[in-house]
Amino acid sequence: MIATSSRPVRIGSRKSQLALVQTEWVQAQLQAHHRDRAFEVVTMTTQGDNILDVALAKIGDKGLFTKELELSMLRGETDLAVHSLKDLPTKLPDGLVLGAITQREDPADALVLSAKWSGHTIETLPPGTVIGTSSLRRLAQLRHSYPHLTFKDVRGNLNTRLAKLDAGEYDALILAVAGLRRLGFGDRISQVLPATVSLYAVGQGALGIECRAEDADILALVKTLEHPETAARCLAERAFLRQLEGGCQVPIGVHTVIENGQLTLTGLVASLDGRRLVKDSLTGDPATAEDLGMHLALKLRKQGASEILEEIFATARPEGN
Ligand code: DPM
Repeated sequence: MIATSSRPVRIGSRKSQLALVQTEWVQAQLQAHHRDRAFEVVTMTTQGDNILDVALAKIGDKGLFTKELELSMLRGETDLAVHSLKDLPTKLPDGLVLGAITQREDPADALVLSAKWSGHTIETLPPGTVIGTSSLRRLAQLRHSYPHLTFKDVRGNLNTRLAKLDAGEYDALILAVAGLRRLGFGDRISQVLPATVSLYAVGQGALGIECRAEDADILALVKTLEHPETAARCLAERAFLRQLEGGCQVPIGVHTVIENGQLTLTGLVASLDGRRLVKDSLTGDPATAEDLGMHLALKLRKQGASEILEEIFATARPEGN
């Protein structure tokens, strides 16, 4: 073993409880793999943390939760950043790369019911039941299958949202299984929503580690945390989203599996009212995951996804996006 006197590796993180749990997990993994190095966490506040009262879809700006972390790396103040992969834009700033994608938690969405609806599922909730979500993806898919339910925006971190549910502001919330489990709220999950009800967000449940493209030392360190199967799935999902994206949040969902060495990607684009929904799948070699994602996006465009997206971008623009 080579003795090294190199300075500590600085890991950038948001300050939220979920971000810190995720970053500390990455820090522990890195430490276990590289005993001769020191790793320290540097926390910072992002734009998204400061705007907690506005619906995410209305802010629409990409990189809301990642920009400050990226600038800090570009200035050389930190060496890597840990993100929920689904919050990381599909196009990274010049000079930065996705160094590793870690093993995924269950990527599915979860239904969290208030106590008074205990025993119910999304299928059995009566008309007018108030569901809290700010995700256009969740909204469009649930409106499609359950038009009798009522949807209401909810922002804030996980604890705040659960407190609002418990205070009676909502009958139920839709949240990512991964975030709930990581914060120890797994027992609040009433139902894990199957793919037939909700396709998950691109990258949901995985962590993305971003670093400087030229920093061979850090790149080699973080690569030890890469989970190849998760990486292939998420690269296909991100290529799919990159091909479709315009510049604001859109109702796009995915589902991926690797079976018998083959990667199957299912993708969906829905209108905001949930009335129109274009969905299809493609199977291919995980080694060409990004091609698969791009081809599926083009396939959906031919089936009507382009019209749906144009409509969404046209309505989003007057709001400043
Ligand atoms: C993004 C969305 C949401 C987050 C949109 C979406 C949920 C917004 C909301 C891009 N980022 O999913 O369609 O419900 O108001 C976020 C969560 C996690 C990462 C929380 C959640 C934890 C799960 C993970 C917020 N980002 O989705 O419940 O690691 O994937």
